Amino acid sequence: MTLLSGKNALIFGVANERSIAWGIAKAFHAQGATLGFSYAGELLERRVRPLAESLGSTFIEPCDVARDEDIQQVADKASAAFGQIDILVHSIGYAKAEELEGPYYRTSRDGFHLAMDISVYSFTALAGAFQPILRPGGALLTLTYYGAEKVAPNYNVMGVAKAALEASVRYLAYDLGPRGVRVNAISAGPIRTLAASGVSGFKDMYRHFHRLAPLQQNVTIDDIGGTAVYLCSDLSARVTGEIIYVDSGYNILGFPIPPCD
Ligand code: NAD
Ligand code: 0WE
Repeated sequence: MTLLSGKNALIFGVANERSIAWGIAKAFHAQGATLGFSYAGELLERRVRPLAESLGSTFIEPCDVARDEDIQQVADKASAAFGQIDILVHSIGYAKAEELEGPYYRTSRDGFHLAMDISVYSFTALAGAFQPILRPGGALLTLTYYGAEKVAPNYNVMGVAKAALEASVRYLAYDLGPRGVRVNAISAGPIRTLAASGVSGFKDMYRHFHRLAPLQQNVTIDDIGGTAVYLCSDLSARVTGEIIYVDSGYNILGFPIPPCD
């Protein structure tokens, strides 16, 4: 017996083998889950399909979360393929690159809407579309970052979006609680993924992180996978609406300077 045997898990947000969603998929597979994948667009299929197939998955469907019809279509296909779903992982975030530098007050109306649509509303939209096929005892999981709570220079509109995402976790946990579905988020420390590459603000932060965090180590996608297994398995029954930190302890610091020894 493994922790997720007999459970169907749908994973949104694999772009490549460095994606946090991929770390979660590997950990779920190791615990016996049956996996389905969704990817953002045609360009990514070439990357995602072989990864998904390497974990024995045959459900691999496109879904641009900016489009209601795409979301409804994966929900319908998941219903036909799996019947019911036990786990849904949302590992998606996006803002225009130009919004992730300079002062936050330069955020454009358009850039604000786009970041909120892709990074926040999509989780709520998925929860709504999948609600009819979520099995009682099931779990929804999303990924957030400490910039939701405290200022992370240049994270800007994404910080505001993550704050709204964390609030969404609590409202969804309230809504779905009576149906026996739990909703939680993992707040991950900085990891070098596609979404983090080419962002200058990220590089500076990443360089210092492992010296400042209590555990003195960078966070890996496999670390996130471990906590995701806990949050999506019956080990965390009665845990809902929570933001769980997987950040080498960084968030507990009031004054991040390197420890003395
Ligand atoms: P990633 O680039 O591997 O994953 C981001 C995913 O979002 C990609 O698969 C991309 O295709 C998808 N996406 C973007 N727009 C989409 C759309 N319109 N429709 C469907 N999918 C779309 O990077 P990642 O770091 O693994 O990011 C995953 C999540 O983790 C994000 O929510 C991110 O904010 C969060 N996070 C990342 C870090 C980090 O340091 N990398 C830290 C904390 C939280
Ligand atoms: O959530 C994230 C990544 C968010 C992200 C990154 C990009 C880069 C490329 C969203 N959209 C885009 N759009 C692009 O065009 N993280 C937690 C990682 C991250 O990103 C930062 C960080 C950290 C940490 C950006 C600036 C400062 C710190």
